Amino acid sequence: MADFETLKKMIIDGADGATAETQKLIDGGASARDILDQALLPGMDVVGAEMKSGDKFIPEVLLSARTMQACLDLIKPHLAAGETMSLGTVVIGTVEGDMHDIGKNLAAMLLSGAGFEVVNLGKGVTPADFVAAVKENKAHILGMSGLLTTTIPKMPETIAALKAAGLRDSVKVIVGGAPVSVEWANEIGADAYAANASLGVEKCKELVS
Ligand code: B1M
Repeated sequence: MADFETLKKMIIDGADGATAETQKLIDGGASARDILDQALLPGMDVVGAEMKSGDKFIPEVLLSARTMQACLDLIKPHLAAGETMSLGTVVIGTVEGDMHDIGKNLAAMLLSGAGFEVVNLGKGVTPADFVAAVKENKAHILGMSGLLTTTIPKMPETIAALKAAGLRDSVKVIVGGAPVSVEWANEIGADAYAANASLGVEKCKELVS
């Protein structure tokens, strides 16, 4: 007999059986919305909290995020017509000249697990490509990651490009990455800074609320 609490725990543990448990819930008549609200999202909330408190490390978080994504893929076709799981669309990428993408991918996975639609542009993304993707996807949030002191100046360049394209008022900007700080975020006119991926999720929820 499948139940929400078991699935929630499987998400927290990144357990292999989570998709089978999700399928059992679907077969038993549970709605996609209930599976999402009573098992998947509360499970990821615990993962985020444990990451923040240092009780979970990055490989464990990645496992939970992958498990969550697989379960989301299963329930998506079962959403009621017109119903969406999305809290909003986030376009995310690592800035131009920068090949570091582990932290950015973690942020993207957690955002997706938390219920955002995520458009992951990859690494080495130019300001023009960020702007085009924000426009094309009608993004609510633009997330930029940068790990090199030499490449983070691409962040204010991208914000300037958003302004030039007339998009700055319609999209919130969040920045992250090891050399990035709240002071830097303020200096360049970003809307938020996140020191880690789980804080990134919290900040993005605040930005769309
Ligand atoms: Co590079 N590298 N690297 N590197 N590398 C660093 C960043 C460095 C600090 C190492 C050092 O010197 N101590 C240093 C940068 C110095 C600086 O500018 N301040 C450095 C350098 C110099 C370089 C090269 C220039 C080396 C060379 O070739 N001479 C070169 C640059 C290549 C390029 O990008 N053009 C280079 C190359 C590489 C590899 C390709 C070998 C590899 C990257 C592989 C990959 O990403 N696919 C690599 C790695 C692995 C590192 C270190 C060791 C680890 C980075 C990492 O993945 N951390 C790094 C040293 C270090 O940080 N200890 C280093 C784990 C990851 C989870 O953390 O990305 O910080 P992080 O993400 C965190 C938060 O920052 C935050 O959330 C995550 C945690 O939850 N976060 C966000 C990140 N983005 C976010 C976005 C958000 C929200 C939160 O919202 C949008």
